[in-house]
Amino acid sequence: MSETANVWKEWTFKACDENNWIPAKVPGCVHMDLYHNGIIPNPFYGKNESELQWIDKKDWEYQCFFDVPEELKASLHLELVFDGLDTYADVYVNDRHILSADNMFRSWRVDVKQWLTECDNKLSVHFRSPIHEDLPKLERLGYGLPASNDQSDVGGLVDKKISVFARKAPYHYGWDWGPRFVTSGIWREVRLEGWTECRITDVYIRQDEVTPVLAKLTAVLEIEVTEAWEGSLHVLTEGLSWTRKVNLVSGINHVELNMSIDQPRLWWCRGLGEPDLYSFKVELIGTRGSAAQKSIRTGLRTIKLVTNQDDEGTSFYIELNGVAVFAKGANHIPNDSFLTEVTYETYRHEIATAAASNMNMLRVWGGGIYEQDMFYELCDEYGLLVWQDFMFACSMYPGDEVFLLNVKLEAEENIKRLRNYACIALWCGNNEMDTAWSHYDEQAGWGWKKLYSSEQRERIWHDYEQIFHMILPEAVNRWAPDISYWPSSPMCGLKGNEDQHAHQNSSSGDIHYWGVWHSVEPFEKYNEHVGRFMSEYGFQSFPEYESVKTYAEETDMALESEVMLAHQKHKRGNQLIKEYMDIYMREPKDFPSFLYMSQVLQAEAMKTAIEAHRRRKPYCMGSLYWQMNDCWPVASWAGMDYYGRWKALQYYARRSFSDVLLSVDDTDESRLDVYIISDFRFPIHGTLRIELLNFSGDVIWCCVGPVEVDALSGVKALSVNKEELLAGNDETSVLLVVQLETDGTVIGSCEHYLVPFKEMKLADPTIQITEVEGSGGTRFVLETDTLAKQVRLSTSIEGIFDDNYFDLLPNRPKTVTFMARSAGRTPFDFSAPAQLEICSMIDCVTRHTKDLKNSMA
Ligand code: BMA
Repeated sequence: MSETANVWKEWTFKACDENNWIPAKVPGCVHMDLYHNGIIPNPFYGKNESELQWIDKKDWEYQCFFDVPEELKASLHLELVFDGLDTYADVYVNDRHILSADNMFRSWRVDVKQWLTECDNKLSVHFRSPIHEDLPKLERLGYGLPASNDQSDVGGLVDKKISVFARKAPYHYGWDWGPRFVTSGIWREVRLEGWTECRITDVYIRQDEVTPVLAKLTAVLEIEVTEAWEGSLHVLTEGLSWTRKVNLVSGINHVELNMSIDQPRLWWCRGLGEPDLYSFKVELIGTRGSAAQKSIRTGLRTIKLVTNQDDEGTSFYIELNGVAVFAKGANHIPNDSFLTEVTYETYRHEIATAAASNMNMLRVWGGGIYEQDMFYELCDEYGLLVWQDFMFACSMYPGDEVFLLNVKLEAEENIKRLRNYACIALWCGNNEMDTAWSHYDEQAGWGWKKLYSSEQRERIWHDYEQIFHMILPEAVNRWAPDISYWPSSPMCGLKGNEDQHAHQNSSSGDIHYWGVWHSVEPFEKYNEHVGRFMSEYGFQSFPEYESVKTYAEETDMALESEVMLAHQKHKRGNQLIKEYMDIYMREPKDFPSFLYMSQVLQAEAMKTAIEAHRRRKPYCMGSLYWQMNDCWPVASWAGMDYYGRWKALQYYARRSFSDVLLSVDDTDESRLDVYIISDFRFPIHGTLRIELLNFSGDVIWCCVGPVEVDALSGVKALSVNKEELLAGNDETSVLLVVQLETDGTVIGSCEHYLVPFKEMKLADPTIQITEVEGSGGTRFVLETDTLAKQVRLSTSIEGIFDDNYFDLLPNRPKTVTFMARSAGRTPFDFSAPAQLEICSMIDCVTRHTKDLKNSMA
């Protein structure tokens, strides 16, 4: 039987060139240990990032003492196991060197039994500076490799971009939303494992065939035994069991056991069904009883990427249990610059937020980490599919033998670690490297190729192909054969010619469309650039005032202040927000109003994009905006800030991703097209009501009729001529309200305006808030006398509302519910009372007339 134990007494650490040992936390990292000991200030505050760049230039040492615990003393083998070392580490037990590590994404284990005594063993881990380790590699190569987001200048390295040489989270070296903190540390669990006779080292429940009628599965096991061993293998789940005799030889054995489950409960992503999970217990029983056991949990489903040739190009969608899924979601980045600061609750809040925002997919983007197990456990539980990148992004990487072998082992280990999670939908080689290099198209790409001689180019591309067209697909095919592999996001397809590379009008593969934002194209362009799967597009905003206050003082509260610029990692970011705001919004009256308006601006941009993508279903089958979350408090593309606070975008996304979407296409000069998009697996027979209202709430025009929408499809339900619709009414003070009802219940609704916000003739609303009796201060009815745009509710308690940043219409009371963020059993607590504060757009714009009545409740 194998036993594990966490035996460590107090950990301490120090810089190698110093003498004082200081308390440390393991798992952890140097930066956080320095901070918690009061040696450095809060790295996220003000301009501190630039002051803390010395840390990565030093070597660091961690040490602790330990006794071999009673329960492990009799074990024949005693292994020291590191689930993760960041990054260049030498490990010593009782001053004997036992291990050298060079990849943050791999785990390490060494049998140390022979070096241990019963008490007071010394474990020390020596981290070499990743900077000093990798600078010579750059020297040896003789030329630099592209690494667009590596902020070497912030790190004092001028243009020496060395991130690509380390198998370490790329975003540690800085990104256009992240600071540069190149950490070192024991970042995952370290433990002592003991075993004697036999142990199960890996369990994979391979899903050979899964239908609602039958699941044919194979338990694929790796078992290690000390000596030849005979016994039986048992697998159990929910009252079912399978067994076989096993004859094992000394060393590693591979054993398979076929199983089948009649009428299995399938795992579905959110919106399509329940994310049902099965727990499997695997046990080896010998003459002396149970010899080893392991439990794993998985969901039964078939999942594949479908890339079929069709009239318009090549499809790109995920098929789950035979159903084509329209993927709705966002790109996930690590939740902190210092990974060990991320708690279970942080992950749960993120995943619960994604599910509450009607998403069904997150992309674990290639510039971060292969996430912690709890991330995938939560995705399994909440029914969120995971598009999983390998950790390579926006750079070209070396291709020497040592590096390639390291990548191969990293891939194998991570695929094996993640392959039982039902949520894994796709493995993708890298982020944006195929398009950035654009090997087959001389004019395309990010200009990288031109910096190299033809010989260097061939070598760089050859190295690329080794990793992304050979090592990684072979690894996926070998270790998780049921999961598809896509070499790079975005890409048209593996063609070996210029048709391979994605562009913003590709009709095959996936697209990252950044014309809006990076190229300052208007929001309306989202309607034109719709591909088969939109895996990235985005627009920045600022976090809310409370979040900004954690890094800036009152005196810093100006767009171009040094502190605000230190928390804007995109060079033109603040300027772009300002430029777009000038186009679409009125002038904000002060800095907090500017923050609010930046959020509304971002949310409106993303609404335009998401709805354009969904209206093009099934041509387009995915919409993942950039980005879900933040790794520090910053201006960024995130919908939820570092503190987990929902920006306007999160509420807008919840509405635009809802399973039944009503959306008005206003791209034609003379027409308005009303669409119903349904992600229901059953047809809808309903009544569609379309009304034209003035801002005082009077109905000017109305049309009601029956509609039918097939399962999982979209229809253009109505097309109206704008001129006829307006019939002479002033377009600056009317709106269209669309509602879909089935059996008297409204299952979808939307508002649509005929002019941009700037031109609307808005009056000052008086908003009344009434607490719903018996709700304990958690539910409120809001009423207004004239249209109130983008009503924002806030409260001093952390939490979310079931709707926010919505338009409140006269004569249409709206009930909202507050849900406090909770560390308890559920992510949200429906019983915490809120003190509401409320404002709407008109309160945030500069007024030229001052005859305001106070509209605040
Ligand atoms: C995409 C991402 C990230 C980046 C974002 C915003 O290219 O893959 O690299 O942060 O755009 O620029």
